[in-house]
Amino acid sequence: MPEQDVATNGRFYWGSATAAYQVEGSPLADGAGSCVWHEFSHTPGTTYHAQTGDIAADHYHKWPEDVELMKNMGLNSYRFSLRWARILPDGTGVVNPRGLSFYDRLVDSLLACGIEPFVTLFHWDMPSALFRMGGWSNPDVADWFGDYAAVVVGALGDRVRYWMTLNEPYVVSAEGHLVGNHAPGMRNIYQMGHSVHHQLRAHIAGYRAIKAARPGARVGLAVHNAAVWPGTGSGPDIAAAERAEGWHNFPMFLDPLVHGRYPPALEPRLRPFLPVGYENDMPALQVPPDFVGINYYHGYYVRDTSDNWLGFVEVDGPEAPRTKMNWAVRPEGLHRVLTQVHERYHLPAVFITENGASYEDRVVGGAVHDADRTAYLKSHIAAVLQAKREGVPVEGYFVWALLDNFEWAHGYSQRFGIVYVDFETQERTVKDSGRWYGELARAGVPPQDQELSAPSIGS
Ligand code: GBH
Repeated sequence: MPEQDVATNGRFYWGSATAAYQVEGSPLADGAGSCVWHEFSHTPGTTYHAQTGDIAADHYHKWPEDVELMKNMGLNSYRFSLRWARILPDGTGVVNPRGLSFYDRLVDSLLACGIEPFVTLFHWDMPSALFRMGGWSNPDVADWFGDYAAVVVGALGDRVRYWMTLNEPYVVSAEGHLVGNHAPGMRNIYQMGHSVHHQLRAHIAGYRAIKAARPGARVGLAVHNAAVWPGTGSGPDIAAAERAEGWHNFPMFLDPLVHGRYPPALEPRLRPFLPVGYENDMPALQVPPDFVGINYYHGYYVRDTSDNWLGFVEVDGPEAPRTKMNWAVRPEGLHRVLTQVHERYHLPAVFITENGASYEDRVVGGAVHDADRTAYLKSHIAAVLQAKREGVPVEGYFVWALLDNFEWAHGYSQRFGIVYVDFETQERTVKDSGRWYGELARAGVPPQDQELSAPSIGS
């Protein structure tokens, strides 16, 4: 594969990703305020074995070692999130300089190592003080978020060029406000609908605050995706798949930002639960992001049903290997999602902001032989590069995750890292997949490897 195929302006970002609550630990240290995940995980019955992010991977203290690991692996970028309540303990108002200084030092250290920081403002850790005032259901959340964005861009904007406002707003709405398996544990379809709309308004407020301070910054958001195929070629099943895609994938958030409306396949079912008068906000929401971040893990098949709100049900598709999360490994789905997002919006840039897999890992003689994870990464990166060759403007790829970490309600039972973390000792061990990925990143182009170019990617 010729080098110019892969490099964009001489550079393709090969990185890894984390999120604050999942890796940092020390949630209340140095004046930080509480967040909903801290409270939720300390509530009985919410997480696997009552595990919490109190220590996590102790990134709050071990970050210099973690930056060194990335540098030695050869990664040229790192996607991480800021914890809102470290910086603004009450969510708004008084800034906590010690919280800000943690991220300030991290950014300096990354840049000194030649690692480009990709900063997410919100990866699910809503400050508890704001949750008390209604959190994502309170329309004021857009102003709160805009003020927070202004504070962080003021502090880091001289060095950070890539920003993501929100991570997977779908999961916040669906799992945090409708299903309740994620913080803040709400099970209320109206709160779900309001949180969709107010997250969009907050995104815009954040986007504008960052652009006002740093017009040259590139600002986007990371969205949840799973490839969805209709279980049969019937009209109702195809329509069901469109609803599933509208809800689960980029359309619920990107249709408003790019086309100024909710996805037509979804809007009739969503409308009753959106804030009254939401239509009036749509023109102000129509501001296409500078890039979209695609998070992708798995794919599934659906059929039409009248048994539930959205009218789709998952059915068996073709056999596929499964990860420890029981997610079907379908790399062709990542190619499908990238192609769809490009055809629907023609945004200037696309990043794969998360992709990876959880498997049962063991340290044997100081190594972790995770061949299944390496195979997962190879096949998905091949799908990404194929989409890129076909014209999707992909500029970077981030493995989820740099480190084994607190996998939300699954606690520490699911390991997604390319670096193994012994949660007793906090010792790090680069897995075989991390070594392989580091070689790829250092070369800048995929090795001329049969396995990498082998999978044939359908649509
Ligand atoms: C992403 O979420 C997140 O951005 C990241 O923080 C997370 O660690 C990573 O992926 C891996 O999950 O199995 O029924 O309990 C992906 C969205 C969130 C969807 C958790 C599945 C659990 C449902 N996922 N959710 S269940």
